[in-house]
Amino acid sequence: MGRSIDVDDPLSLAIAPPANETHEERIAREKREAEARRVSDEIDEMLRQERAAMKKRRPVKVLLLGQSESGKSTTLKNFQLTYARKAWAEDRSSWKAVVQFNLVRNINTLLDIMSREMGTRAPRSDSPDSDLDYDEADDAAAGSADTDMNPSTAPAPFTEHHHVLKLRLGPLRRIQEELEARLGSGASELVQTSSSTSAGPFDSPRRPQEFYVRSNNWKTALKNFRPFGRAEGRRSKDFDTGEDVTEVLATCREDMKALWEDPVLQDVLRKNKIRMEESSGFFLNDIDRIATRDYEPSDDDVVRARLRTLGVQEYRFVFEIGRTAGHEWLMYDVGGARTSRAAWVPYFDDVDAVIFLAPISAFDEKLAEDKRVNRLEDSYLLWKAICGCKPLAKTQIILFLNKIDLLEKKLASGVKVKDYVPSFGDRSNDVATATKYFQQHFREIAKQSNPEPRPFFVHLTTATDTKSTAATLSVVEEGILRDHLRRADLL
Ligand SMILES: Nc1nc2c(ncn2[C@@H]2O[C@H](COP(=O)(O)OP(=O)(O)O)[C@@H](O)[C@H]2O)c(=O)[nH]1
Ligand SMILES: [Mg+2]
Repeated sequence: MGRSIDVDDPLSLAIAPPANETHEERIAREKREAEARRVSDEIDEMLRQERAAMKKRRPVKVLLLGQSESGKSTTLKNFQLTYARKAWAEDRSSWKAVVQFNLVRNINTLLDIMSREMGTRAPRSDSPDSDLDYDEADDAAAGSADTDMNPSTAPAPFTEHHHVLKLRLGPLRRIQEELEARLGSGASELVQTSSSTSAGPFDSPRRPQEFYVRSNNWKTALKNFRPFGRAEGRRSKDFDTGEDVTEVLATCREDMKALWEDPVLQDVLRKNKIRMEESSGFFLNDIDRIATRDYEPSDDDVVRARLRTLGVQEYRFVFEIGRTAGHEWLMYDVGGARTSRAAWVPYFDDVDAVIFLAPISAFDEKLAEDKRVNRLEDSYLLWKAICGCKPLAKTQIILFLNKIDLLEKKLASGVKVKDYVPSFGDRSNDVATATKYFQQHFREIAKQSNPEPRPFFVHLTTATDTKSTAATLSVVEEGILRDHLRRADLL
């Protein structure tokens, strides 16, 4: 087997077989050479595998996007609950303060509504961030649906009993302020800003409305409540606050229940179309359980607790179960208000998947930050901007049409889609027809805006339902993982 030798190449000359090589010598040499090649190939293969493994070990990077109150943080909590139980268990007791805060805010909203109906102004809260200002009480209560109190109806027949309730629940104002101060800005909800901003995340806000915390997660807000209800070392002020809150709530339990169940107040809510059940962090049906001295939040309570997300927050979870057990996931939860969206863009690089949340029940609601804008319309615009975004062109995007439970309730209560979405026309006003219609609209927008063809993945979700969400997440996990591994091999 003659090999051509380049006589000008000293290396070729050096390794060339001797001219007088015998047959046996040639066989032995070729054997040595074959062995050397095998070892070299083996090393190459090991290096290739190592490189691929390193790429695969790269964390799976997922962004949760969507307008404010679409369910991003709730979905993130579901991921943690399902796949990272250890971190979940560590955080759980800290959420107690948020649940208590949500309940106190619900009650104070009711008191505000009652006071207004009684024709007397309630004492305003001193906290600048408080969302208890009169003008906003009804929006906070009704998931931002248009719910101006109707002044033309006869005054509600409140009695001395209601005045007494109001007095006895007075301490809850102070409790709300204390909790707000400890939880920080995440405890206050959005209010309308004068600056008009667009739906897309690509324009710089004229004026930052929120400070951006890149730091790791809700622990920042919750850290003040670590020792809550537990004797850990010396009694700190935080510990006292926690005990105080728990004590006041336990004392007020019966009065809180009496207020929420009061037929006169319920009638006022109904007449003014105020649906407390749809408000953020609704816990009024759980007073018996929460307003006790030994209350500990359940998994569901934590998932339902509402704390507003500020800026972009990074969460690292090592998944404990599922196909990605042992694998690290990096998830980004973002503030969804229009003024916060410019902060998303730096996170678009190198993303494995975007989960986009659209609260489908919000077709009759307005944005908290801009009352002129319909929430569904804002979701469409934002979806269009995300689909059309070049840095995300090759990223898998998964649409969650969320709050299906609220859509069901809303349609059942007689709200007509076509009154808010004229193009819906005379289609049947049921959940299946409405979701199909909205879904088709999202699909069309994606088709027109995607810089290159991309599959359309959609799930109908109720993020507060941990069981059904776990099933959705397992499908989503598999899809994201498949894409992630394909990228690792291709890159
Ligand atoms: N009923 C219902 N409430 C939901 C659902 N998803 C989220 N929420 C509630 O809506 C509020 C806003 O959710 P959150 O996850 O904080 O929204 P984010 O602003 O997008 O992070 C919270 O009070 C949640 O408990 C849902 O599918 N159904
Ligand atoms: Mg959030």
